[in-house]
Amino acid sequence: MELTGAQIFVESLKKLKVDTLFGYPGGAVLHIYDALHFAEKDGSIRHILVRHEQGAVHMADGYARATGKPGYVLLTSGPGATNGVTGIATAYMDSIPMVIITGQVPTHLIGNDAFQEADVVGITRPCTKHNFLVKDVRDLARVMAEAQYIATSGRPGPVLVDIPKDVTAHKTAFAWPDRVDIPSYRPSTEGHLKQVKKALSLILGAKRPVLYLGGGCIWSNAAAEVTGLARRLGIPVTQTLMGLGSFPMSDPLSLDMLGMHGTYRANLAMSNCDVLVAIGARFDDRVTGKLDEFCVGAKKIHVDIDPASISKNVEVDVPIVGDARKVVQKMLDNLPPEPDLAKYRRSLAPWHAQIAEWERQHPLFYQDWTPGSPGEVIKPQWAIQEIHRKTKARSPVVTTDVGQHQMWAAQYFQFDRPFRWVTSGGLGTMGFGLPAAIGAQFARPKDLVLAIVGDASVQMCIQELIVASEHKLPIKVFIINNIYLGMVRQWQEMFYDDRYTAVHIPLQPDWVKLADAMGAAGFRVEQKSKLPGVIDEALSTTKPCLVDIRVDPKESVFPMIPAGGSIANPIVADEALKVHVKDDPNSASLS
Ligand SMILES: Cc1ncc(C[n+]2csc(CCOP(=O)(O)OP(=O)(O)O)c2C)c(N)n1
Repeated sequence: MELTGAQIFVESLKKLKVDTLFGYPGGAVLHIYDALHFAEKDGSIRHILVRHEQGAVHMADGYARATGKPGYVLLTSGPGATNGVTGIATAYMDSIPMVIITGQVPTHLIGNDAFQEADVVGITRPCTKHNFLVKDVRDLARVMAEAQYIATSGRPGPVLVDIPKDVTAHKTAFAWPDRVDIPSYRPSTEGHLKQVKKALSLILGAKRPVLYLGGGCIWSNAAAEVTGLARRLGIPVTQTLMGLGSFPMSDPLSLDMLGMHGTYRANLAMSNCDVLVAIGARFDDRVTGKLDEFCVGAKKIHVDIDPASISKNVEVDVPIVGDARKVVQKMLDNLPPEPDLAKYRRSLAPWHAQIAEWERQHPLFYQDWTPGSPGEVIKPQWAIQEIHRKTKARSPVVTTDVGQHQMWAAQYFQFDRPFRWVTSGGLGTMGFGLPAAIGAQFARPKDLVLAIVGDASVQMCIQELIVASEHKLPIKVFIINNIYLGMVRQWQEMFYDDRYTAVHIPLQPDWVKLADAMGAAGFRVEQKSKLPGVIDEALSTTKPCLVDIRVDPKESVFPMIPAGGSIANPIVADEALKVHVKDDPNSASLS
């Protein structure tokens, strides 16, 4: 029997086991929406109607990051597709598996400046792993199969499929490919045994080794393997913003996050190590700081599925192209016997002692009071610690926006498991947190999903709150409200002599009323002593919640390595405070 392109699209989704599609309709995708009508009726596919296409892509992204499964998005041509571009670029920068289907004007009108025409394949070429324009309905099923395969294999990433409207109306037999075979795309996953042995012999000869784990450890499901490797060798572990949760941060071997706002001990350990083992990490500029001074004395091993990312920013000594889980398993299989490992672990005692000394000198620190203000001021770091303390037993999924609150969440919210931390690292996209939380809650209906967001960022996709209400999603959105574009304010304070420009936003929506208007529960808290009770109340509410937490407006994120600075010289809180905190009696005043 012949099916239309639109029906083939829907049948393909079923074959691919897609249960949720985030989208927004329009003229170019009307045939597809008509075919979806039947799939929704029989319960095979759930379509989530968002309020802005950027929200759809971030929701699919949150769905993917909370599960490891690819997220799916359906958008119309022209403005529908261009509204999605920020979300697509966000997913691309963080290597998130996603398939975006966009409608296109009919094939005979392409290039004609037709109504709602945009060159979506051209626009998204630099921010997708791959994209397709389907010109013949006979290609559609194969392209859908290939799109998912490309999005989820090798280094994951978003793949876009642009389908002209006439193709969705044309008919052909539905022929689903048995397997996907793309001769020009064969990611190598195994990792060369000779290289693995070379790496092990470097590690076993090291006196000051460090494991540096990135998002690749999450996406290859390598958490158990890397944790096993670290523990058997007794090597300290630091994780990137994208890697958080691939190794338990509560483990004594954890140095926590490294990089621009990483811990002092993590950055000092990186600077002073003699063997660096990078797994599924890409040596990005927020991690390396000044390249000439990055880990200069260390031999470097780099395990990565993407050969293009090896020796891209930093020249390495032992490259291993392969899937992190498979390569680390090979390392585990080739470790020496336990008595030798015990001896090796003992030999690292001076290194651990040095790291402990760095931690003693400069632990994560904030002053839990503000000079000249009463004791009721809420420090943002404390608020995040309090949210963590009250929710950690439920191992929540935590999404964020971008800014200071994001860095404090990374620093103070301990992640012990993968697929719990959902944040825009590479692109740094404000507005990500709320829709990503909605996507995560759709994916994990029984789990606790929290969004820790900024008062500026959350305004960028706030329209999606009503989607949470419509679907009765009990997400908890905590606004760390400092009435500033806080991270930009911090840079103006530190690097532009306090000349604050375009960062103050004292006039804000009444968040409690806004939550109410959107069918959610709203709370506001301005006093420290009230915060624990409000968190409890929000957690016990079945509605989506928006909690406006008024925090100290002038708090800054430390440690900090200024852009392009050396990771050997972080600015630490206790020293910075001596210079930057002024005894201003109004500094804690709230708008
Ligand atoms: C879409 C977008 N525009 C601009 C920026 C630049 N930027 C980074 S952080 C930030 C301020 C964020 O303020 P807020 O959401 O209140 O978070 P805070 O830093 O105060 O915690 C800005 C403007 C960005 N990251 N993303």
